[in-house]
Amino acid sequence: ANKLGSKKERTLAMIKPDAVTKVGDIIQMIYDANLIVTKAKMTKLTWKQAADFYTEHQSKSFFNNLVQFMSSGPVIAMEVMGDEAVSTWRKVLGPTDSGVAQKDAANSLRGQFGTDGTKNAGHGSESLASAARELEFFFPSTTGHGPSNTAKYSDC
Ligand code: RTP
Ligand code: MG
Repeated sequence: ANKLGSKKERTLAMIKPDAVTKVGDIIQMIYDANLIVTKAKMTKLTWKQAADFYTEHQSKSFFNNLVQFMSSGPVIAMEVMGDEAVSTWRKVLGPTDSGVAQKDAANSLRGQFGTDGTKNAGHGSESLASAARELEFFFPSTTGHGPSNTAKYSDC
């Protein structure tokens, strides 16, 4: 924590396939929560990539549905930074189940844009450790990857 007691963190925020058209509203929610987007990427996950991303859930009954949904269309992955970004972003998301979110946290991202327990509009890392893993998943570090990563902004 710094002098003001705040703790700057980065987290992986993702807009799931059911909510990519809400990107404008969602960026506004990020800004209103006093967080900033520092990286962003739109990509369509393969079944295997989605399964790898959610590997912690591989033994769950909902795993196949989840992976099917997450690979059904493009997602928008973002690095989001700010004070306690991990927990702040999860608070913006609201409860996992969109039905619960609609009742208990109507203004949350899932309360507004989620459909059900699986199609719930957004993802957020649950800890600093998972944030590190998930940021690396979407935004791999460029060190040691050879000449293709040496381009500078000024070269473009
Ligand atoms: P996320 O990881 O996506 O941010 O969501 P979360 O922490 O709130 O929830 P988690 O328990 O990690 O579950 C991951 C995702 O799996 C889907 N799910 N479906 N009963 C079900 O049908 C069910 N339970 C979970 C959701 O998409 C959930 O976000
Ligand atoms: Mg989770």
